[in-house]
Amino acid sequence: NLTNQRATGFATRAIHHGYDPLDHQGALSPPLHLTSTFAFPSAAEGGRRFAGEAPGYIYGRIGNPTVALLETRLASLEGGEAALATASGMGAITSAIWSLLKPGDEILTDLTLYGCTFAFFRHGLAQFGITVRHADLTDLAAAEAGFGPRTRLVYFETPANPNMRLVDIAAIAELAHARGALVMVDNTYATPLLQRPLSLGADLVVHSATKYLGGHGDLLAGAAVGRQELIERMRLFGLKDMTGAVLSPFDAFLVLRGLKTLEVRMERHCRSALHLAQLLEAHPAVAAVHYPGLASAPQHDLARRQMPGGFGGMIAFELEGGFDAGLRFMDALELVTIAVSLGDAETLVQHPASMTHSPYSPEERAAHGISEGLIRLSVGLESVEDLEADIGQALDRAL
Ligand code: HCS
Repeated sequence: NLTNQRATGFATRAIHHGYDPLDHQGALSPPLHLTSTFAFPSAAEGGRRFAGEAPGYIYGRIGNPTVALLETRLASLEGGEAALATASGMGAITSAIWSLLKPGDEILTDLTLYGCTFAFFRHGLAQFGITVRHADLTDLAAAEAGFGPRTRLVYFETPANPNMRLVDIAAIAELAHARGALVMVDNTYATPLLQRPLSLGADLVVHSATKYLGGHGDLLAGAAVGRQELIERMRLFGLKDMTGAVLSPFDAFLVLRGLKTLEVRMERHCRSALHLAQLLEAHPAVAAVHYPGLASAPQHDLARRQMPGGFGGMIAFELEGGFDAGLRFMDALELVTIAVSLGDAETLVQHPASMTHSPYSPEERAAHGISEGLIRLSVGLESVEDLEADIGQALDRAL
């Protein structure tokens, strides 16, 4: 396949990598293999496949050609050897962590995590004898002090959901590797177009592909990308035996379709988000804006270094009037939709303390840098002047 051999551009790989129509009766769009199991040509061959002695598909929980195409494409985009697709972002995180850690091990993680990741760490892992330590990974001295003799994994999001904190991937990877720990980064907010953690030293990247990778708010999916050996361990242990969080072929097909426009969508998300972040920053109702692309952002230099492709479509902000003003603002919006999730064509707004980050207690939110009045905006693909008008009028009503 000439396209695959020669093409190295991101958008080209997002559209073509791993697929040649001429191998599929000329079908331009990759076939959707809706099947739960695969016929063996003989009993002996079935046995060989189960024993890992012969290639070929066995059963949908272990592999499917449509899902495999998505995996090879995601591996290419993240610059990893292999990828594992899962039924949701949480499916990727849990399948990875159940594969890598055992009772007695410790995981070191940042203060801020998505609410259900936090809950899995605090309540899920803790029940099985894995210790979770939180440290401020934006401060290298604090990060260093967070390592213990049993730290096997360092896990973080950058930018973090919901407050947009950035963690220096290369610096944390250096600390972790010197102590024999692996590094896993949730790259959902940035996507591989904007930031490639594996190239900065991370061992594994996880995604909620429900968000920008799918891009249209019509599916749930997740993925992990990294070295072949780690990914195979996750596939044949974490996913197959522990979680069973398998991606459906139909959703894999939809993510493949979404990936074809990832680059053009992200360019628009980034451009509109910067414009709206500047608008928010200048409005008297707004007390603070968290967007790494703003020249005033405290971590702007790190963002420029680590996110060469752009600063993304997510903004967090706080209103002078706190929580009550936030409710007034959200209820006054006419075009922007109140909903969790992100990375869709539609602009979405939500209140982390009562929605995505409600698994934290109020005390935990305070200790983990998530303020009660914070509002999260996922900037969509609408005409930016319409977003500006809607957000502007709602801010005026929140004054
Ligand atoms: N992970 C999604 C779903 C939240 S419940 C989000 O919006 O952060």
